[in-house]
Amino acid sequence: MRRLLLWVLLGLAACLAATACGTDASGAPGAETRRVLVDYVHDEVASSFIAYFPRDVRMHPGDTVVFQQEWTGEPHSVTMGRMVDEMMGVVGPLIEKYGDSEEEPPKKVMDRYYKAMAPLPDMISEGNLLAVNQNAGQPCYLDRGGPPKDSDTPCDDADQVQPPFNGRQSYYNSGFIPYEGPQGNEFTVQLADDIEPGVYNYYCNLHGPFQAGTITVVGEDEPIPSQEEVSRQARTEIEAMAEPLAAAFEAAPREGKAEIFGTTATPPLAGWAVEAPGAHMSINEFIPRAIEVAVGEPVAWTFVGGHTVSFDVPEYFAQVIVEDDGTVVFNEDASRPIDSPPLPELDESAEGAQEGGDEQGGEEAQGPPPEPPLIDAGTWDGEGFRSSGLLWEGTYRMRFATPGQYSYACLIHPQMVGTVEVR
Ligand SMILES: [Cu+2]
Repeated sequence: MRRLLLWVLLGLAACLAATACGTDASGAPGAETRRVLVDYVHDEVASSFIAYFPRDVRMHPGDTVVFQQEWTGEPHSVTMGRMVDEMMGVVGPLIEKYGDSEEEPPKKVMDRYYKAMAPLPDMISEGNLLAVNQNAGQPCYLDRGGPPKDSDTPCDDADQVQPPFNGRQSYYNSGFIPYEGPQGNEFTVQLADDIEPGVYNYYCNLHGPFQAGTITVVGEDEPIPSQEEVSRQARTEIEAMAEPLAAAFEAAPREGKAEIFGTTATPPLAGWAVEAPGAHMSINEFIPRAIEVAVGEPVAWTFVGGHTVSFDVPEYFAQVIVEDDGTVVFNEDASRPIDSPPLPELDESAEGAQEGGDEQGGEEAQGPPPEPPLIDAGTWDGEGFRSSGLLWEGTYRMRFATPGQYSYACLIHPQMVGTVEVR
């Protein structure tokens, strides 16, 4: 399940302390509201948690679930409906069995996985990581049938109006949850009064079914946990994920070199990862956070995951935006090089070779993996917006012409910042 791992690396992250997500007064008398966190912002290690917290929430018919996302730069969706229940019915047990394993699952298992996933479009296609598929990135609520097969075609306007969730809809997709400030991103699901008790699955259609959760609807006579209990459960699950995250950050090399995912990384690093199967997190840090160099001395960052090295950055802008007509797009200013050399194309055949997948076939799959790119951005005079562009791997090298203290940032991950002191 390498390609899921890829998404974690592409990763982005953020939500506040679960206890801060308070209880809301709700509309209907007797109806309750519970908050589920999407992603999480760790206060010590800038990172992404590719998960929902807590993973399950118990509700009554007529209640409301608010999915609250703190922005780490990572786009997410909440995608549910009978198609998702069917998919998770197949994929859930496979993830349970193979998700934490070091070994590539047997081909038969992968075939079942892809077959179950096939009816559900992804927000981003594997072939072009900067193109948003409109049939998955825009909202869509259908009583029957699936969203358009054509990735450029969103659901009709009428199908983008969100009804209560009744458990019988075939497809019920938030689409990209828009950026509305660091803690403003919410997706609210009103449960219909006539929803049947049962377990309803949802997942993120960008990160795939490794980022999934459930709403369990119980009868009115059964109790449900208070918001305080829900928040406590969220906190417990966050802490379980945060432990290996903190350990990996601690263990990341500050000097020398280290191996990660079979390649050699030499600090300073732009990004790091938790190298454990089933670890659905990325570390969005420059490591070390502060570096010192002499004038004219090269600094070369090794990239681990999708990040940028950017100086003199403008005010933060989200990497994914919703245009006036509803089209969801990557903001090119986040991804393109600025005052910096062009980037190599993301090599798809290389991905295939790394996955050991035979669907690519051909000689590339047999050969050694291609060298990660080295981008030499020359000497920077210390003024004006400069950005490496979005790099997933390889090295970005530059020199500084003038002594001073320079702050820099990743344009994808707002918590990812560092300094270069030039002597
Ligand atoms: Cu980043």
